[in-house]
Amino acid sequence: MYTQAMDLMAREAKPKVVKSAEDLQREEAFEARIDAGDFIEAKDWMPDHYRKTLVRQISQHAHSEIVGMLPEGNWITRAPTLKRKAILLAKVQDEGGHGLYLYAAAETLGTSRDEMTEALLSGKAKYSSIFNYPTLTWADIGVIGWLVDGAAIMNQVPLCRCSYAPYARAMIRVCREESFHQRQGYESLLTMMTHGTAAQKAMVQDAVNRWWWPSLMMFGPADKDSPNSEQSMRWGIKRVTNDQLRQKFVDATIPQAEILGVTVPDPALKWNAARDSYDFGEIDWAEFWRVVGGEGPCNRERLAARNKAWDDGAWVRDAALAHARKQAVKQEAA
Ligand code: BYC
Repeated sequence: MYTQAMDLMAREAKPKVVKSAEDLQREEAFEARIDAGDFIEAKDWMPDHYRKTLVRQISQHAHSEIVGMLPEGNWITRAPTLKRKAILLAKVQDEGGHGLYLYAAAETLGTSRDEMTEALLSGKAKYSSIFNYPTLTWADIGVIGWLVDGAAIMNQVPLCRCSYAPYARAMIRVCREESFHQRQGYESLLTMMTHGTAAQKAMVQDAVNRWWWPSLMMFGPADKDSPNSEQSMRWGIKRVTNDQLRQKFVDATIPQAEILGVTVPDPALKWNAARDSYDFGEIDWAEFWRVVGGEGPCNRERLAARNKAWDDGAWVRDAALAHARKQAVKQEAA
């Protein structure tokens, strides 16, 4: 089956690991540092599971950035004005840059770029479900900026305080750029909603209808169904839970929707004065897991595009290696 994540190995019974007294001591010291709010650097001792969790999350995040370039890249040649085209080009380039910072952060944990690339291209690795939906109209580009980047910022600002320092440092720059991405999307939608024709306004509403629920899915499964959250919260990798972030996102976004003059496709959405928050409807988790499992509308297309880019780039890698070899020979001779 063609799937993003067949992680059956993890579910198999693992052999019991016996820890030495020295390891137990190191683990205790590590936990004490985490409890004290210390940041962990690449050269510091860390438990295996902490390292693996970080490699998993950071590499998935990097893949999401790289795959995230595809739905938007689809509109670069069709942007309606030169200004919009320049903004979109800059944004898509930023996403590529984010992928690179994140791959570099993951490499500090001892994994190689080649391993991560192989996992993405073979379909073994996960990346965010959101990028498996198609961008059908120009309004989708504005809505991605507003909702998808908005959700990304909500999720990523707490990661600037992640206990693993190289990831936290990368996230500071990523978040600054995401903030521009979110604002350009909102501004583009505001322009369409205030100066656009009735057809353009309808196009924005249609895009919101299609992207709303997938955006809420970006935060991951409900806390009760999130196998990684508890440990990641305890280690300060995640600082806020999936459900808490999703709620914050809804609360921040609905007033923006009202200013735009669009509605979200959720009949259950209702202000709850007692909670000082919006109540909202149930996410279609069956759809979420289908998309995560490789059966979303564009999963195959996205992986095929990444594989094609890798194959098409073979001559660049070959040329760079040949150049490096030549330089090494020259240096040796000098
Ligand atoms: N899509 O135990 P859980 C961007 C997986 S980039 C696919 O809650 P965790 C942008 C999860 O990996 C957006 N899979 O996991 C880029 C886990 O599977 P494994 C990406 C998902 O890690 C370009 C399983 O479900 N952002 O915004 O504690 C242009 C159980 O979940 C999803 C990041 O990567 C999903 N939506 O929490 C524009 C941020 N959700 O690994 C925008 C960093 C969950 O056990 N990552 N899964 O097989 C995180 O904050 C966390 O990893 C998550 C999930 C909140 C995503």
